[in-house]
Amino acid sequence: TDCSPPNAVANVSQYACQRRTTTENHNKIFTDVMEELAESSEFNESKGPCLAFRQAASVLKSLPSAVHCLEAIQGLPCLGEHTKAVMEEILTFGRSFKVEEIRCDERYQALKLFTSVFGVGPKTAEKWYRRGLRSLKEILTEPNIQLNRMQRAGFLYYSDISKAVSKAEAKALGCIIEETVHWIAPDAILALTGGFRRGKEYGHDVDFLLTMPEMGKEEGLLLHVIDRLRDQGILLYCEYQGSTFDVSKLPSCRFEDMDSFQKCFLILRLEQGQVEGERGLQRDPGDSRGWRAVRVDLVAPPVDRYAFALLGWTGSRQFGRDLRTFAQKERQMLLDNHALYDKTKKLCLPATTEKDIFAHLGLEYVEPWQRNA
Ligand code: 8DG
Ligand code: MN
Ligand code: MN
Repeated sequence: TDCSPPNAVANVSQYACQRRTTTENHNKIFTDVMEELAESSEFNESKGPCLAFRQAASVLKSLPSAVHCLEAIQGLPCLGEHTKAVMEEILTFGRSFKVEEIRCDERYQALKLFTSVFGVGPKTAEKWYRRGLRSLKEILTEPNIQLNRMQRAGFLYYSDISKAVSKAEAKALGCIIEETVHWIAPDAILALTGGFRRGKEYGHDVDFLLTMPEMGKEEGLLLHVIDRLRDQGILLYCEYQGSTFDVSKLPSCRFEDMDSFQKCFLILRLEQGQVEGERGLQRDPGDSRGWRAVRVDLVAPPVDRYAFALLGWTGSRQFGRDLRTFAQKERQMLLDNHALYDKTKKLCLPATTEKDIFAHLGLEYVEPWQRNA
């Protein structure tokens, strides 16, 4: 095979926002391993290695073809010695012994299992692990464990919400949300965000952004939508967070994706009959209840922040992280889901579209389906 680096490789940027990454990943055998190593580092609170593995995976995802030898990755950014050693193992033996060791690790297995429950983060998972708990059944039968409301819903709907959501299911939910929102406010603006906006076939939830064309009119909107979903009998769980948005605050320079807009994390009941392609389909008789639970996120920023919120919520997480790093390091600007601040000019740069934000940053526009970094 030809091991000379392809021409394109010479120009790969260290920033995901300067790369185009579709859902077509030619290097999945490497990136799956890197992502497992990143997750394992996260459980060990090794932030540096975690970020390094995530960045390496992201660079490999952007390549136009599969890597067949180490020479082919020469000159690529973000690939450290550690990553290269893992890749060499995979190229030589077809597997990584290091990751296989981790997969067998009792602590890794338990933390991965516990964090797969909606509402359970690494801290709670660690606490349960330290108490000697190893299975979900043990959590549910241990008398001294207090689950919060979100975690109770997470366990109640565990089998449904740990199943991937298909594009057809996301579309069906989009119709339900659209009908509900427009019944309340005919001029409301609704957009699909998250992984499905990036063209993914499957997701862990469905994300939507909504706003009103007139500033301030979005204020009570989300609570109305929630009420209406409840009236329709499809609201299985709702965690609502009111807005804490402060116009006078500068964009945060911390890399967290939490924002201060009003939002809700929902579990909705989706009738299989409403899903395209599932209508009248012969289903597995063991799965014949005719509906499933699906996780849905809704966020409602004021309209003048719509473009920033859309950019942030479309992701991917790695793409968003690199946009913010790029803004800071290369442009002396601060970017988050609310605003873009130019530190040199000492002013906030307004934007009505995502294209405006890329232009302010002096970046070529990257389409949503090219942001799967
Ligand atoms: P998936 O659901 O298909 O697994 O992938 P995803 O759609 O890319 O991930 P996600 O967890 O649904 O998050 C979508 C984007 O939203 C992601 O780039 C992170 C971003 N995000 C924010 N703010 C917040 C927030 O406050 N909570 C959550 N959960 N996500 C947020 O920008
Ligand atoms: Mn999502
Ligand atoms: Mn989400």
